Formats: sequence, structure tokens, C-alpha cells
Amino acid sequence: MRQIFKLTAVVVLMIFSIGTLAERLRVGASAGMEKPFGPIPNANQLRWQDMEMYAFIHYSLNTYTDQEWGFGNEDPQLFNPSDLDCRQWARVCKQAGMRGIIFTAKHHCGFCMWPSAYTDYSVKHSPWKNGQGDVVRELADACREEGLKFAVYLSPWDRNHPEYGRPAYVEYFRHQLRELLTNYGDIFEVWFDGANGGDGWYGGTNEVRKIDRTTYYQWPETYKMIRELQPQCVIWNDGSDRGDLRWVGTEAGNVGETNWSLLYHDGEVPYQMLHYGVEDGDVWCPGETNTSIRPGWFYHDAENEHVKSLSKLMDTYYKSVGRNSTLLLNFPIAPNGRIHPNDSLRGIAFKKMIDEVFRDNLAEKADIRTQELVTTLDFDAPTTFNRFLAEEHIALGQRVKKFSLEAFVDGKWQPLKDALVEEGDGLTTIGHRRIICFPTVTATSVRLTITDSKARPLISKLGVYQAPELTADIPDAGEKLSAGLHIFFSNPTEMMIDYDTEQTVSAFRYLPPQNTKDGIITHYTLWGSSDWNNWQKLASGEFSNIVNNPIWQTIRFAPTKLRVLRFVADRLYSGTRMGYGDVEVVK
Ligand code: FUL
Repeated sequence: MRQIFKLTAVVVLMIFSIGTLAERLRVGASAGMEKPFGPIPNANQLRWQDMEMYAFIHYSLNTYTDQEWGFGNEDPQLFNPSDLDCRQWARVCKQAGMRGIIFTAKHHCGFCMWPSAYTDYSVKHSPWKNGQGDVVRELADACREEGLKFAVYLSPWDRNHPEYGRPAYVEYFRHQLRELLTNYGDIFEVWFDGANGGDGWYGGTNEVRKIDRTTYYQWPETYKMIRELQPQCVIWNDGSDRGDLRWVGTEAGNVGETNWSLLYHDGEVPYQMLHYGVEDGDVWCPGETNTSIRPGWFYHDAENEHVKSLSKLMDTYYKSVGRNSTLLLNFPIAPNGRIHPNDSLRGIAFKKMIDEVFRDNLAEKADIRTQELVTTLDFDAPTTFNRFLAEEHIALGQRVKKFSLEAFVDGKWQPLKDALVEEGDGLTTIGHRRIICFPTVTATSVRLTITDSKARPLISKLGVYQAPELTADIPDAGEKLSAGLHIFFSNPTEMMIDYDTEQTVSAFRYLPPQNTKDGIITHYTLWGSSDWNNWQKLASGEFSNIVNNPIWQTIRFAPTKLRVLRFVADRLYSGTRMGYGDVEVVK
């Protein structure tokens, strides 16, 4: 029997519900006869998924040293913002559509943004507010005032602490976590960054300390404490101990178009699993897509003109929220203690654009009929659109594996495909929300067919939209700046850049390889010479976080006259030959 109902955004395939739009939106109730299939989210994971977008805020001593990773010996005296205003952060984040804020209470350098009772390396020993300030408190209060949720990032790797790598540090870490979970109200998420470069200050020993990330932190005990102190909090952890959420394997701002909210309950989690989930996984562990609104996580003056474009941010939205993930978007704090206007303006424009795209659901004007696994939306008149949205009722499990989408144009069904994927049609999983972007079509009908599903599909919302065209201004790596340089390699880890005549040079820039991690330089030394015999060391150091976020790196030094530069890879992330996407010499 063919059933037609109008004005509904809810279709339970094979279950025909009647009632008001609101009742149908609560399809869980009408699907009450349905049994869950496979792993399902718990109440905390469901509440978290509905947040959709929330902000990261990166702020620490790095803000004052122009670094991405502090070594752990940076002076607390550097922390003295002139105009720190957590209310400005909360207002900006709210207007940018963020429903909460996750704050770097402690980054890898170990400096605590609250006056922890367990260390002197904190705001307590900074000139800011004469050591009486507490950034975590100010932000938690500001979030509450703006109606935002609040959460903390507490880096397990601590390059300052003398005991790091030994059991005493794990105790210390738990004490700190307890302070954060008991003194600042409700915490919606805890973020335990897995990054660990090995070396650090460690109480002045300046050495490399290796830990076994699967055993050292004894996560099960820490998790127990979190569950007791904050029963509604979700745990993010990219280590091998399953938290409630998973990293998506990249900081570039995208998750796989196929995105299962499932993992295996134990075992290693390689990139493939992080990025696409696991179809036959046995635990619910949804993906959170984290990226920054500008290239780095911390603020750098040099990036003020590199705040992501609106189309890049929309692309990120479609490739995160539109792919069954949440979006954790970072806003760095500038040295004055505020979000820079370039970031706030772009963030607010981003939210306006999302509202604009999804304001008018054309599906609500269509006749919708569902027969078996095929749902057809018929419009009264030819209708122009370029986005399709579907949501599954995930409370009962993620079920849909594959679907097809067609538009009825000039008397013929035309297949539509996801324009944001490079291979195949991209029409795979749905989950919490799936948005398909395609070139604008004008059609009288659109048809969704579920072609493969683990169990009876429960689709809780459909949408058809016409998004305004944005200019294609997604920046890529750009033209090769190195094309104009005379480059050769004296050995696989040493690059020479030769000028025929002496030049005054003040900086060198390195873009790591973009498509592979092999050859990425993590530690370097840069030399200059005017005669090929006498070499002057210009700089040496680490490229912090370059593996997860392979952006341009800038090495600055006092302006120096030289003819040839020698760029030495002291350490590679993997592989044996230095790799590069591009290099630039700044005169
Ligand atoms: C990474 C860290 O190393 C970065 O500094 C940043 O905090 C990012 C969110 O996670 O793993």
C-alpha cells in the first residue's frame, strides 16, 4: 500500500507513523516497538553528539613564546596578559555556534592555567593578577553565564614535571584531574592528548623519557575516578584504552565519508579505524573531528592573515558534522588575552552561513512517500537544490551501510553523488547526520534508496536545501615557492640551497610533505655560509606537532649575510630521507 504524508521531516522506513510533526520528530517513541541493533550510544554519548559543534581554546605560555609545544622550562613570568577576558571568549564562541568550550587547562609544557595545589608551575607564580588569578575559574564562570558547557584538556605528557615517566607522576596527574573535576562545576568532556615527543625539561634533567602509553597512565583507575566525580562527562582518549569518543586520525578537519560510530573494545586503533570507525565493531565510540580555525593551535602573529576561509570552514562542517561526527573547532587566544578579531569575525560568519544554508528545508514542502526501502519526495513545482540531509535514529544503533540518491530532472532519474569525495559516490553510512553536497540541480522529485543496511533502517529526519554558492577559495599548499631556488641534497637528510651571490636572510620556512608522514622532519639544524667552508649555525630546534598538523614552519634568526643555506634533518618522524612539500627563504 502506498502512503503519502506531507510536511514531515521524519521518515521511519517501513514504519508509517501518523501524528504531529513534533511527534514524528520523536521517532524514538513511535519506533518504540523496535529493538536496538548492535552497540548503541549511552545517554552521555547521545547528549554529547547533539552538541554538534563546540570550541577548543588553546592558551598557555606558548602564546608568549610563539611555540606550539613548550619544552617545560618556560618562565611563568611570561604570563601577564593585559586584557584577559574569558567573557569575550565565551561570547565569540557562542555567536560562532559553539555549544561548549574545551580549555587547555594544562598543555604539554606542564604550565597550569589554574592555581593547582600540587605544583608551582602555574598562574599562581605569574605576575597576572599578582598570582591570584585562575583562568579555569574565569572561563568556567563565563561559560555558565553564556549558557555554554565547559570541559578541560589536561595533557598527560608533562615536559615540566621531574617525575614524568615514573609512578609518582601518575599520582600527580590524578590529583590535578581531581582538582579540575571537583572545583569548577559540571565538566562535559575530558581530553587526554596522546602526543608525546619524548624529550623535555623534566625538572632540569633535559632528557628523553619514554613511556608505554598502554600501561603507564593506568587509565582504568583514572576513568573510575572520572565516572564517580562527573558521571555525565565523556572521555576523549586517543590511547589504546577506549574512552567514550575517538580521534578521527587527523587534525585537518575531516572524518571518512564512511564513518561508523563503532570500534573494537580492545586492541590498537590504526588510522583506518580512527578515520572510518569499524563496521562490525563491538563498542559505541563515535568520532570527534578536531581542527583549528587557523593553521596552528596556539596563536602566532604570523598567522593573522591565514585564518581559514568561510568555504574552508563550510567544507570542514560538511566533512565533520555532515559525516556523523561532532566538530571541535579551536580558537587560539592572542597575547593580550582575547580572541583575535580575524578569528572571531570568521567564526561568526561561519555560524551565519550554516544558518543560511539550513534555514529552509525544502523537504517540508514535498509529498513524501516511503515504500519498502525507497523514499520519494515530490515537489509541486521544479525545485532547485544542492544539499541532501538524512539522520538515523542512532539511539537504536547505526544501521545504514549504503544508499543511493537520485533527482528527477527533465523526465529522467539522474544519480547524485557526494561531490566532496574523490573516489566512488560517497553514499555510505548515515548515523547522527549525513549531508550530501552536489552541484545545483532543478528537479521535481528526489529519491533516497537504502541499498544495504544491518537492520531495518530508522531514518529520523530528511532535508533538502539550496546552499548559496561560495567562491572556491579553499587554500591549498599554493604554488611551489622553492621552484625559484637552486636546491640540491648533499645526503638524504641534508638540503643545500645555493645563491650565486651573498644575500641577507632572516628566516627559513619549511612545509612538510603533505601526503605521507615519511620524511617529515621533527628536529632540525640550520646553517649558513658565504664560502662553503665556514658554517655559522643559524638555528636548531623541533617542529612541534608537525606530524599531526603538517603546516608551514618558520625558523627565524637575526638577519645574516650568506650564500648558501644547509638545512639538516636531525630527526625524521619515519623513513630515512628528508621530505618536503615546499621551502622558502625569507630575505
Ligand atoms: C595535539 C597536540 O600535540 C597539539 O599541541 C594540540 O593540543 C592538539 C589539539 O593535539 O596532539
